[in-house]
Amino acid sequence: MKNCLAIAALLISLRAIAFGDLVLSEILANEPGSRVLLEWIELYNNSPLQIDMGDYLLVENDDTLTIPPGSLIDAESYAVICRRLVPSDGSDCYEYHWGDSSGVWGDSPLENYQAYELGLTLSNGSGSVYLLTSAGFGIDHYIWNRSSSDGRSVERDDVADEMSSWHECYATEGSTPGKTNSLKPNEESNYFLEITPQAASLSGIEPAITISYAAPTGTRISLFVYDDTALKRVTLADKSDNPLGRIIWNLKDDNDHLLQPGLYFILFQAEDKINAQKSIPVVISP
Ligand SMILES: [Ca+2]
Ligand SMILES: [Ca+2]
Repeated sequence: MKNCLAIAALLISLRAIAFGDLVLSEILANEPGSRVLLEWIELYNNSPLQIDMGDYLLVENDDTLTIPPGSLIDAESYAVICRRLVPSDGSDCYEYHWGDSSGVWGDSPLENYQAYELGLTLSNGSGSVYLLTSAGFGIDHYIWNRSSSDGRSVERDDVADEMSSWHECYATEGSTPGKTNSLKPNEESNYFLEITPQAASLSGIEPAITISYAAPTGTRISLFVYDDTALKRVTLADKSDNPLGRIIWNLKDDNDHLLQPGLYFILFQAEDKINAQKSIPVVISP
């Protein structure tokens, strides 16, 4: 009975990460130059209806940020949540950098999308952002453990695909706030990744999850496992220069202990020849 309850709880956890109408689309954590106050998160509304983002929460590392009610995002549109939208006592701000520098948001064709201010503090080198409903159900997330290039954002490949990879922005401007994300420049960016099964039981004989991957020659591969508090628990590959691999992970952490039942995320990163990353949820049951 106890096991049944635990499995039910895990299934609820898995359902809780169901993709929503509102998704994370792009994140700028590494601000251009030595600037501060320019961090932002872009969201996309996949639905045919306007959404009030005040019905959602953002959890950034350990901080839960309440989005003010009335922060609207139009149907099938982008919106930006930034640290400082317009200048305060002459300070640097989002509008100076991505708008027309009038000091007011919404008075220029450059500013034809919704933008709101929220107390973000995104660290360059590592961090996580989770998007939750107001009831606390997680619907999207992005985890990073290395800096993007100076002033360059990370973007979701496809805002309509829950399993979409993310990549460093390809656009020469370094980011695409309020606009469609940049596309991969060529077919060479493609890679293969398969994780099976995505739900494994510790009670099985030699429980394991197999991760197979392939990327173009010259790509370095990293594979990490994070728990649902964004803590790194397992390093399966760290900048490996073998772009073709198959890893049978025995569900043990870096100290050779079996992980507890729960929800985990396998983070795949490809660097150098191509730059891409993808996070796939897996469930370990008793
Ligand atoms: Ca303006
Ligand atoms: Ca964008």
